[in-house]
Amino acid sequence: QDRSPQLLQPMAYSFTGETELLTYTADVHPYLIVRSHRETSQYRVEELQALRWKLFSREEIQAYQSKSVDEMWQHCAVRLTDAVQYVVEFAKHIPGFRMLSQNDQIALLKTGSMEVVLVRMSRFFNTENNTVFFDGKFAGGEVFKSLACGDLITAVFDFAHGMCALKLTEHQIALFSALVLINTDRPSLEDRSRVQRVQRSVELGLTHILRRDNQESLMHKLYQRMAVLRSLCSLHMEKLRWFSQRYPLTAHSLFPPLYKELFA
Ligand code: CLR
Repeated sequence: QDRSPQLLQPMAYSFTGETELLTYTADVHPYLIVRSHRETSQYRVEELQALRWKLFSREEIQAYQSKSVDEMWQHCAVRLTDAVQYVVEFAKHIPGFRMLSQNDQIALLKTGSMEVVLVRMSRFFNTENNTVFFDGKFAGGEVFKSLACGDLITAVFDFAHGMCALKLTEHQIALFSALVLINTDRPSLEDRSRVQRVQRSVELGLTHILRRDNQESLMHKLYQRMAVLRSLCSLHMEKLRWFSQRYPLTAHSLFPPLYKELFA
């Protein structure tokens, strides 16, 4: 049954990996997750580091601020959907995830993909001036003013700030992203015990990596971050409902199909 034409649709992107790794029997070997993260993360950390000087000018900021509410929402929805698409690719390249039924893959992505986007946001965030890489330059919260959801923007920026403070390595971010995604607390899972097995192995992988890095105390902090992610995503859904009520036409006909499918 094809319940989700958008979500599991292949992307114009090819995965170039070392095939010898396919001989591993462990379906969620940490290295596979790290590799999947690396290949789907759009920008490398060093690249982002090098782009930090690119800030929006006063005029550019004003141009964003003078967009209408629905224009800016549509613009951001397109950007977010693009980011979600990469998270879908990340998930699909984790063998343990691909093993799950299509229904369960979709259920996990529906609730988890936005959370992973927010985890990934910390890589795109500069704590020195509280800006995020958006539309090719670094943007402060004021750029998003015309969305008319300042509380969400503040909360999302605070979250990114807090994530950055943990100073996670790319390996740690990869495993944490997988853990956020592959989670048995999500609604409408068919085969919870199978998801649980995969979740356990991801947890094991993360524990292993943290032990190797001598940072076992991070585990507790990461679980705390997961709770914050939940609340951010429900705030996002709340804002989306508010927006769709006020601008039903934009929400219905101008939002990307995947955005609607995931969040509507
Ligand atoms: C997250 C990491 C991705 C690249 C990426 C793309 C779009 C960005 C997103 C990151 C972070 C959050 C972001 C988003 C576009 C709009 C959104 C800046 C950097 C802000 C928070 C506005 C949300 C508005 C919704 C309510 C529509 O790999």
